[in-house]
Amino acid sequence: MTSIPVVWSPETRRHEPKHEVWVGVPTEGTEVPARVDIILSSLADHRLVEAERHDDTILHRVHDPDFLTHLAGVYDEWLAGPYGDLVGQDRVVPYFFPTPALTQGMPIHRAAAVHGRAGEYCYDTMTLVGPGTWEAARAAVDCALTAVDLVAGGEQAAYALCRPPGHHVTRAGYGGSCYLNNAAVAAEVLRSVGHQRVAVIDVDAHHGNGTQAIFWDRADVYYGSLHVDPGAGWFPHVLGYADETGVGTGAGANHNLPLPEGTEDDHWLTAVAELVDWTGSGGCTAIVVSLGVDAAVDDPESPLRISHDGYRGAGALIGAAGLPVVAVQEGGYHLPTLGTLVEAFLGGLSD
Ligand code: SP5
Ligand code: ZN
Repeated sequence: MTSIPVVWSPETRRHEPKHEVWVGVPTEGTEVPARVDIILSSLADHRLVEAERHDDTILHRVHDPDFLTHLAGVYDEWLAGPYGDLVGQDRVVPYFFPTPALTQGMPIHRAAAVHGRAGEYCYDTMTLVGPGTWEAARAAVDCALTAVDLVAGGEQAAYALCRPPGHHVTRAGYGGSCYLNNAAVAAEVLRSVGHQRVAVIDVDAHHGNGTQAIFWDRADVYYGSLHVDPGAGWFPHVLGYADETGVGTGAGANHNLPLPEGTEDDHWLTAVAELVDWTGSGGCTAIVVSLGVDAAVDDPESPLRISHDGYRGAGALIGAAGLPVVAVQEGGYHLPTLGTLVEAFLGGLSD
């Protein structure tokens, strides 16, 4: 078994979400810095590579420049406001969302108050911005970019220990514990190093609505996802259905496989195999894996019931395609098994 290089950055520990405000209640954060060290310790047999700083060229191709400016600066603006002293809130938490329900297509002014602007690029209340959030998210992008460098340099596969995760981030909107779309960045840079068509295969328990949105009208990046059925009540609620297949030149380049609650290895692996076949017959020459391990049986955030052998099997199916693979960490919240699940997937991939 060859070992897969593991790209990481100490900066990714700097994001401490503290809370997720869910249905109005501040609950304990699930996407915690300890995830980094737990995964690292399970991958001790692999070669560790520290992420190299990359410029913003690819990031600006994936995300809206105004969105990036907002995310990079909003914590300092919040800190300069009275929120800490007034209500004891030291994280950026939106309470007001200028959605079409409010604007009805009318032109709107930029909110003067930071708390009026916090929801401008954010679509939920679970994704708090604190000190170090931007730095960690930006370092996660560097992890993804460095992993692509390794693959472009001849490695068959590389793993990016991205944290915070990214697949819920659209071109100009963050949410779902994600701030910058690491997988989309990886796909975009694989395109720029000569792959005419790139596949993103998303095995996170949740639908990667952000990645789907970014490549919705494009045929040069295929997006395929298996996830717990949003129709059964799960995040991201309004996206992730099987009838979402892309538009324009991207028509047919999006493939969702929503799965019932309680889905186990057999059915899940059949779905993984279907996505691998789909991207292969579409002519993709490189694969980005959005590697969420929250589909695992013990994970508190999803009702899927995938085992370590399931994740190993998914790695094997994707590896058998024989294409260069960049695996990017997404979700996975059961701390006792998080690391060994990633290890199992990478083991299957390299066999
Ligand atoms: C990347 C990723 O896996 N994001 C997950 C986003 C879905 N989160 C939904 C959270 C629903 C409420 N969970 C309660 C958590 C209590 N702390
Ligand atoms: Zn997830």
